[in-house]
Amino acid sequence: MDGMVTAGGVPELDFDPFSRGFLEDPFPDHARLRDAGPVAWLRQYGVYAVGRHAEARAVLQDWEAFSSAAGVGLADFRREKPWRLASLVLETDPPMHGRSRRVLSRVLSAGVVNALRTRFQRDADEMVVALLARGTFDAVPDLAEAYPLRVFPDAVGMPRENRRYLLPYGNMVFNSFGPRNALFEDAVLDAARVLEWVQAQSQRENLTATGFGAEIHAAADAGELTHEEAPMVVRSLLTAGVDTTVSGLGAALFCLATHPEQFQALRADPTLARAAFEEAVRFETPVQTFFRTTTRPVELGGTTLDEERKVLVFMGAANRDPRRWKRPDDYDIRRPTAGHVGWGVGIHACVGMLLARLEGECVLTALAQRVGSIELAGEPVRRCNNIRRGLASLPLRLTPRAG
Ligand code: OVM
Repeated sequence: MDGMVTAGGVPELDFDPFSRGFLEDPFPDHARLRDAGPVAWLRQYGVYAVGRHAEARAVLQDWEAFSSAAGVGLADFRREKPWRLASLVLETDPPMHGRSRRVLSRVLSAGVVNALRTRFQRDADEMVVALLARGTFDAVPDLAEAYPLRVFPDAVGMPRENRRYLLPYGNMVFNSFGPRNALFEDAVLDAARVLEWVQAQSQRENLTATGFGAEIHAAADAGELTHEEAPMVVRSLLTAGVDTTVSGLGAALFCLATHPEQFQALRADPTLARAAFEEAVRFETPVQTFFRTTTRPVELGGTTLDEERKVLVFMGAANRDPRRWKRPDDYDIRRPTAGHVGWGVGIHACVGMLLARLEGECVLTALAQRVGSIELAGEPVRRCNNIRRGLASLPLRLTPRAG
C-alpha cells in the first residue's frame, strides 16, 4: 500500500514500472514517485527508485557508490548469471570501464562523426524525398527504423544482409534489463539465433576494412584491448546503436506531428533541427530507466540507502521534473535542454550521442527544408519494452513545402 515507509524512513510505492499499463502511460506514476520524496522503495521489486532530477543526476554521477558492475538491469550479477555475457562498457566500473570507453570515445569522437555529415544528410534527403512522393506512410518502419538501419551499419562496416536483426536484438536486450516478465519472454523467443548472428557480426573477418568495427579491432592490435575483448566492444555498438536512435527519431517525428506549431517554427528556421531532436530526447526519453547497485550505505536526498541494493533511476521522470523544468510536459524546441538526463550523465553517459544527434539533425533538417506539414494519418501504436520507450507504428501524412 502506498503511504507506508521502510524502516529507514523511505516512502513505499506499489506501482510496477515494467507493467504494460505503466509503460503505456508512465506519467501519473512518475509524478507520484517524484512527489513521494527524493527516494522511494518499490515494494514489488525490493529496489529503491529515484524520479527527481537532482537525485537522478546525483546517482548517475557517483559511480563509486552506485555501481554498474552488478548490472544495470534488475538482475544482480553478484547473485545471478547475466542473461548474456556482461557488456565491457555498460556493465563495468573503472578501471575496466575506462579501457573500453576510451576506445569507443575515440571511434565515435566529434571529428569522426562530423566527417559523416555529408553522407548522412544525403541519405536523409533521399529518404524524405521518397516519402514525400508517397505522401502517407508508417514513419516507424519507413523512416525511424529505415534511416538508422541504413547509416549506422554502413558506418560500422556491416554487410547489408540481415541488418534488420539489429531491431529484435535491441528489443531483447532492452527488455532484459527489466524483470523476467512476458515482455522479456516474448522478446527472447528467437534469442539463440539472434545472439549467434550478433556475435558473428562482431568478428573482425565479417567487418569491412574501414569503419567503427575495424577501428575497434585495430585498438586490440595496439594493445588497448585484448583480441577477446574487441568483438565484445563491437557488440556494444551493435546493441546500443540502432534501437535507441529508432526510438529517438520516432519520438521526434511523433512530437512534430502532434505539435504543428513547433514544426512550423522548425520550418521557419531549419537550424533548430538539432534542438528539436534534443528536446524530443528530453520529452520522450528513449532510454527511460537504468539500475545502479549501492556499494555501501550512501546518503541521498537526506536519507541513507542500504548497501547492496538495486536503485532504479527514472531518467524519463527526471526529464519532466517540475522542480527542474518550466512547463515540463510541453514539447518546445526553443527551450534550453541542457542538463536533461536522456543520454545519462557521468562516466556512462551515452558514448554515441554525437552520432545519434547527427542522425536526428539530418532527418529533421531534411523535413524542415522539404516538407510543408506533418500530420498523423492514424493512431500511433506503442511498442512496450521494459526499458526503452518507443513506437511500433506512426502513420504520417506529409505535404511538400510550397514553392
Ligand atoms: C552495451 C550497451 C551499451 C550501452 C547501452 C546499451 C543501452 C547497451 O554495451 O551492450 O543499451
